[in-house]
Amino acid sequence: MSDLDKKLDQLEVDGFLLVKGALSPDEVAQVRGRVDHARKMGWEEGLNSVGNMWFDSLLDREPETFAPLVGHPSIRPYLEGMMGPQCQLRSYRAHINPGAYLQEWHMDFYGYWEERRKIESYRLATQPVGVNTTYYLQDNNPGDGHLKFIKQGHLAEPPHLTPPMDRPAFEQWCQEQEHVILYPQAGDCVVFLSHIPHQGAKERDDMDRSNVVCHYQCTPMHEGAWFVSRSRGYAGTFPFAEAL
Ligand SMILES: O=C(O)CCC(=O)C(=O)O
Repeated sequence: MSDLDKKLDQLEVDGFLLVKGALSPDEVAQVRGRVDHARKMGWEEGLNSVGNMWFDSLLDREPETFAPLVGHPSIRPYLEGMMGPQCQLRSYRAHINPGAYLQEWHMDFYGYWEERRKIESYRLATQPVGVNTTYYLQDNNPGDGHLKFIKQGHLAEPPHLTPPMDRPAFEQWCQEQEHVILYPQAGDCVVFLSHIPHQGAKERDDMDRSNVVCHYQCTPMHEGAWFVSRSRGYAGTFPFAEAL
């Protein structure tokens, strides 16, 4: 079995994979500098109550800095190994944690289990899946900061998600589960299935902490699939899906 196959197996079994040194020190310095610049420019979409400031526009504003992180050569084998040409960038978000930060336990793809149930009703529907690649821009050492996952939290549906979600009960349940704690260093990338519950945190409020997240989804009808007509794209083309 090749090293890559072992890593892909690990990603499937654990729900995440820590890729050490995915970005070079120069790339980290460049990306971190431009994320800090975005904050100085006031380009953030907001700062939430748990201390997470987010930026959704950086890929469009500064593609020369931010586009290389999409399908970055150090991450590409994992994305390609999981999804091949069906790998589609869904969204792109940078974060800065300016002060105290204890993220809420959450899943990026909350609807994974609901969609999984739905496909049973339809003959051609396939299970949607999401993958995060989160690039860390500082050393998160013990005592500084970390990223926690629920151990194998991608394999079974968590309780309390049925809409309307009971957030305090979900949070409490997450806290009571067995966890795996990662301490990603500057340049490391954590590749994980977007439906595994996770929580980032600072252990030291004055730590500089930022990251860039590329969200991918698996889209069977990719742009390279041979079809007689050109695709109309994405927005407004799902007649039976309710927009959130
Ligand atoms: O380390 C963090 O702050 C959490 C990152 C996160 O929520 C994500 O990558 O989706």
